[in-house]
Amino acid sequence: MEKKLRIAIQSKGRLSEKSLGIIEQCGINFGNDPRVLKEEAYNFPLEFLFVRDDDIPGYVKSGIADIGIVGRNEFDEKQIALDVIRDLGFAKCRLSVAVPNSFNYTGLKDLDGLRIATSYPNILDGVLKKNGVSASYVNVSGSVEVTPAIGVADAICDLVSTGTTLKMNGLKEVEEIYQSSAIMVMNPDIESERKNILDKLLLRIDSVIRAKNYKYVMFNLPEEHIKEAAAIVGGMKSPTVTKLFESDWVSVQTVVAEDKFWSVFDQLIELGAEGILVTRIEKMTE
Ligand code: PRT
Ligand code: ZN
Repeated sequence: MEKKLRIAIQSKGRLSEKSLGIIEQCGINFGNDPRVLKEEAYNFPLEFLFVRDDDIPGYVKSGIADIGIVGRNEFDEKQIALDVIRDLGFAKCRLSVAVPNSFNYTGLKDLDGLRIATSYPNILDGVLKKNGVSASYVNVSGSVEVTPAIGVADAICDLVSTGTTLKMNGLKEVEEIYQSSAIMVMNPDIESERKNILDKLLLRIDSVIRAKNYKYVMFNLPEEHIKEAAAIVGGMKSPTVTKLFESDWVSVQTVVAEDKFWSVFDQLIELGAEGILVTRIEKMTE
């Protein structure tokens, strides 16, 4: 029987949709019934295992799954030896220390001797030890932010994305100690047949990730400015330039990195570019 690559994905939560989204964008189709534990792709040798995110590093380590998608926070906290093979860039958040608004915080040393509630004692302990701070940890798996109000802890260390939860609970974020996003982990002892399938999958994933980081840009420009425009846009190689019919204008097509896009846009406008058209790229090889 043909071997399949087995991937562990969070069944329900902040990682689920985007994890499956990336696989879907790789052209892999599957049924998506949240009640089932296992699912097989129709058109790629891939088998899904839908589980709680906390269990993903363990399942990959024990070989129940070959790879998994999990928050870097969860992976580092569990301290299970796996290979981190991709940073997928979504589910970005930070792990921060927060204290009640009335707390006069001046630095990490203020935490010395305090009780800190967290679901991430290992990551926190690493940071505090490095800074010569010793605190006691109150291990909680949820609703960390209510612990100071009910007198269980003096401070908390929890994941933050918008900061709304902290504000709603009368807490202020005073120290960012760690940054996280979704990563793909692999069992270092993955079978070679399954590793071959993984390599094919990674080729697709990389082209999806690369495409997300770029925009396809087209614009019209007076021909005399083409050298300056080429210097601004950079692009993969050089931009494609097409002469417009009966004019001294050209049409330019190129690829621009997402994070540079607005600065490129402003400079092109200054150069006299018109009709700037920007589109999403679905897939992109190197
Ligand atoms: O049931 P299961 O165990 O699978 O899920 P879970 O409840 O443990 O995890 P889930 O789905 O909440 O989060 C999964 C992963 O998403 C985490 O491990 C992080 O890697 C990532 N992630 C990204 C976050 C957040 N952003 C986030 N904001 N995980 C949790 N939060 C929580 C945080 O704990 C706090 O309660 O959201 C609240 C803060 O949000 P803001 O926007 O108010 O700051
Ligand atoms: Zn969890």
